Amino acid sequence: MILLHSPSIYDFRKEVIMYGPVSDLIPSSPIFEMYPLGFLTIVSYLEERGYSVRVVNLALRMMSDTAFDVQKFISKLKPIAFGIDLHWLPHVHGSLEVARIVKEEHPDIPVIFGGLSSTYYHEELIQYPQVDYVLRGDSIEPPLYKLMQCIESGEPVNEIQNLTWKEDCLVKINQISFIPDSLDYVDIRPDLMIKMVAKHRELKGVLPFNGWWDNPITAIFTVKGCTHECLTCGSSKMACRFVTGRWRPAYRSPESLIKNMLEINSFSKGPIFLVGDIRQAGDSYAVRLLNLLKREKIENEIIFELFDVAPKGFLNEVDSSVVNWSLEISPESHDEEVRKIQDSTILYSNEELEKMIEHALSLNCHRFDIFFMIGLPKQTRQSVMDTISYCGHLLKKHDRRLSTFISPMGPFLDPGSKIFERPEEYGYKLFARTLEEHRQLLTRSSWKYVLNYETAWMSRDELVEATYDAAERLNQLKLEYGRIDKSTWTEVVERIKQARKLKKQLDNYENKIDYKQSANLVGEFWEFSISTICDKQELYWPSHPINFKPIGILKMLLKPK
Ligand code: B12
Ligand code: SF4
Repeated sequence: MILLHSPSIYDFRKEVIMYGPVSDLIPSSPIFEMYPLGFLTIVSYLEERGYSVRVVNLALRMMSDTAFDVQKFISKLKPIAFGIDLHWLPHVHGSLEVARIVKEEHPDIPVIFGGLSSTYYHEELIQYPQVDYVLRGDSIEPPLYKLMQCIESGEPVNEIQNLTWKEDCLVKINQISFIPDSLDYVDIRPDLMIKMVAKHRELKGVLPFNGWWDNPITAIFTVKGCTHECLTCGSSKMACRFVTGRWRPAYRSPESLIKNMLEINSFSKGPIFLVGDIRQAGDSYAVRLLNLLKREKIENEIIFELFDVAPKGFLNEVDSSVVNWSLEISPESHDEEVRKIQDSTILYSNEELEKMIEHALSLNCHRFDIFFMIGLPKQTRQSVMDTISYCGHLLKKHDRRLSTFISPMGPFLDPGSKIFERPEEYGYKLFARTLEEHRQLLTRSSWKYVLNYETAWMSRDELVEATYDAAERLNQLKLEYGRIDKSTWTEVVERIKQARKLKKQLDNYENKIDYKQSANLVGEFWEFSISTICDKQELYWPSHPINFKPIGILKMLLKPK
């Protein structure tokens, strides 16, 4: 099987689009070159059952090599099936185009789609001639294995769980009935990824994002589903019930997490990010995990995500169990009212937040990242600027270990989220609903027109302006409180200035001039969509002189399947 990860927009190398700072707070660039973590569980599950699986990060290969010819590359591949992720909705343009190329080159090789957005839009997605199967749900490894067997043997697929497919031009839909209660049925096997690199002699196609080699952060998922109800989240408690049929979260056992962390530790010194708040599964789960961490003394930086304010006892426990640790939390707004609307299950005040920060920083916490967002219900432009003043307050009060970030919610509101499903009720206006409408939005000239929403409190124009205003002010505060040096400050200032200028140009052009003629602008647009609201480097932990352990890598290469 070959798993292909497409760029968000195909072919971004030729298009003249100002993507905007939609990816400044994640490792990816605006074309979202990071593939889903789920690729790794698919690889493990299928490889352990005899299939050879190759991951090709087409997005990263296209980014790294302007001459990389996707069509030619695809024409040489001959798998039993191609798998393409449409997990994040912003990939709707790229994934459908890559699928079209696959079909053009290999009309007889099936194309399987999967991921959260594929699940939400399965009925529309299957109508595209280049899509043969959609596997729905947040966990699909066993049904995918069965599908591969059926494709190989020619047997009918009508018994396969979670499957949507076409038969004699009719769309057939099986229920999502594979919804595991525990996630321990599959491991993540880094050794298989290392072997994949050796086998295909190709590193770029397997790397998760541009720059990973220098900042080798790895993410480990702890949970699928959530107990929280963030209005804007496509994987909240309610969204999961509606989209993937999951009624309660499923967790990976602490033992499975530790095994995975030890494997990562054996070849990499990079930080390990635990996706999901480990307290969600209950105190005993968190204690079990922390006890295992204490026993294993893993030296990699372990980053814990907090969904709400953690009590002192928990932080003390982390401190006494983990060698190197950091925290991150997303209060979203300084305004407690806005925060309460965004997630009614979270009720913490700024005072409680600050007490927790103080306590964590009095321990050995290496770094505490605080994330805020633009585009929330009841949030005005003034409220965004007040959030930035609050960032200033936090930066002033604490040492360099505390960082604050802000980003716009975008490019799209998540399908399945309460806000997407009932926009008017929450004061939102949607500019796209269907898959095709979103695909078309992605071809607009700038991120202002790509955004699929505006709110009763900020128009699309105001959302964009508020983003640049906030970024400018935060950049200034970071310089003032010693978080960045003068040259980083200057670069961000310059990029914001240019981004504003280009935005104005595009506003003038949008309906009049064929701006796509301006091929010479491609590079410029790209440049002013990366690190405009902060320097991407601020996201990373200091790297080691040598990030990897060659002996560990060698051992993994020699490890039997
Ligand atoms: C961790 C995480 C991230 C990590 C990335 C981790 C990664 N590489 O997967 C970071 C922080 C970088 C991130 C970034 C983004 N994220 Co995010 N992320 C999550 C989070 C919290 C958990 C996802 C997870 O770990 N899943 C577990 C893994 C193992 O499963 P999986 O990857 O989903 O794969 C399974 C299935 O989806 C499916 N599947 C996936 N791909 C394929 C392909 C095929 C062929 C098949 C058959 C099946 C299949 O099978 C897999 C195995 O069972 C979810 C929220 C949540 N609680 O779920 C949001 C979430 C998925 N992200 C979301 C969004 C919007 C984004 C961004 C676009 C935000 C932004 N503007 O920056 C970016 C896009 C990043 C990119 N591609 O470059 C939305 C998606 C909504 C939507 N429908 O589009 C979610 C639901 C919530 C949210 N708003 O954050 N994200
Ligand atoms: S954004 Fe909120 S609802 Fe979504 S996964 Fe995170 S905590 Fe859960």
